[in-house]
Amino acid sequence: MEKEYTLSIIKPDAVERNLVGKILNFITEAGFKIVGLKMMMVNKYKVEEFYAEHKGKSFFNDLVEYMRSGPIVAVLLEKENAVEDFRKLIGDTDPAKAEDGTIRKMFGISVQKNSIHGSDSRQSALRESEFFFASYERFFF
Ligand code: IDP
Ligand code: MG
Repeated sequence: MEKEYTLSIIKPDAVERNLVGKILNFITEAGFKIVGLKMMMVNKYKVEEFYAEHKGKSFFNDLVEYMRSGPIVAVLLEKENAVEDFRKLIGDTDPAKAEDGTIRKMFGISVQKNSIHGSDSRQSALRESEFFFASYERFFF
């Protein structure tokens, strides 16, 4: 079994509704191990860098405002096949289209306020982990 890593963010809408504990429990029950955890507020420049691939899109400015509207929780997760399995666990970007039992279906409010982020590839996972966590905050065993 090869260990793989993915980066998640519990987004402002979910932190605001006090769902951090519930969501983390759901994630660990699904077999993921928490190997990095941090609550913070990020500034405009930090969010713009994180979502650089979406720069210029119609929803970009609103997305940046939303992601800096309140605290977020960054979570580094370990599991076999972590990236793909976690995307399945969170469901479609649009909570209305997400399958039953997925985090976005259960907790998401709208396409923008969809409660959670998950890396879309191993390469993104590595970039995003280094983006939020220093090496001494990443616990790979
Ligand atoms: P993903 O989070 O499922 O990977 P992306 O297309 O990478 O989806 O978009 C990043 C984030 O931007 C989404 O999770 C959501 O918060 C927001 N977003 C994406 N598309 C839209 C849209 O059409 N309207 C409003 N917000 C959007
Ligand atoms: Mg994405």
